[in-house]
Amino acid sequence: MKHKPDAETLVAPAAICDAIRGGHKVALAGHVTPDGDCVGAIGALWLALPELDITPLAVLPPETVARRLNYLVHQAGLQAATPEQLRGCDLLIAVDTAKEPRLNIPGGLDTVQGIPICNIDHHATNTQYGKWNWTSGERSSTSEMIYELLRALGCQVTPTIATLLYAGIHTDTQGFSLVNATPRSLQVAADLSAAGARVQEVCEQLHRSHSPSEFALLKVVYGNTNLSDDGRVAWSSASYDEIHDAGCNANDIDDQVEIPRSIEGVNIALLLSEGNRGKVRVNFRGERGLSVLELARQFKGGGHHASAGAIVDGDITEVSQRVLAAAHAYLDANLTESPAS
Ligand SMILES: [Mn+2]
Repeated sequence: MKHKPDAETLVAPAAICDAIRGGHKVALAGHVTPDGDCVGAIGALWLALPELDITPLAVLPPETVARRLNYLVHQAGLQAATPEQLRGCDLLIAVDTAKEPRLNIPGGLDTVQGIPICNIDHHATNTQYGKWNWTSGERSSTSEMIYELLRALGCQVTPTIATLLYAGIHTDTQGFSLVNATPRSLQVAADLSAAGARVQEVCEQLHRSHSPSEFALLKVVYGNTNLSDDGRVAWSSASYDEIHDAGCNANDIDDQVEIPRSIEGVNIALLLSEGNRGKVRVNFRGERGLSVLELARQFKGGGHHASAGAIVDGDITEVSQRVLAAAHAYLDANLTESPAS
């Protein structure tokens, strides 16, 4: 049996609630290359905080949001704040962001210099960069934590807020199919469904609404998928030209690593993508209990045990060779059982 979190960590800490209640103009920021959890958490706070007489400002530069996540942006009615507006904030709530430099702030971190940060996140590698920190590697998603936060703050969870938070949990658990689909995350999802979350609509908008260009990119990733001779490592890649020839850009790389991951028996799945020239993003996934966090850290990355990432400078072919060699060495060092049985 896995260890259980302390009862203490099961509710939003009072210090976090007090910090938020003390804010007047509060900026809401997530990480670069925003995902459904990040946008869902920002959207829910954006809708809930006015009830506490707080004016929220969403820090979500539209050019950084993947096309399919616009559904969540529209649900929340999010309007991105300008750098000038941000300078007047008295609190910044950072969600789903493990390290301060990964915050998705227009004009960079200097824009929010001096504004105290309330850091709410579920990444195991969170660096506790806030004045207040509520981090829990036990949580499926930041959206799960925001649900508990809203309840602790006494905010109403409207059907739209429930929809946004459900989308966040659904995204980070890959539709409740991963190790983080805990009894608690399923319970929170059930609560959100009861509160009016539009479950079927979320799934359709996020998973069954590929544009022709997104579908063209999926074909590239399928076509480039390889399996190592021993069957333990599956990987794929998408070069800068392949991504852009498909009509996509860096924002459209999201969970395509699920394609190599879907092969039977693999222990490590990798996706190498070059959304921006010379910058190779590597998504690492560990299967059947194998943590890939230390492997990602070898490339100055981070994330979760089963799901991590890194950005590596260099040519995609050369980076692929280095990452694959490291993955095999890592498996030799960490895997004692035989591969697929
Ligand atoms: Mn997340």
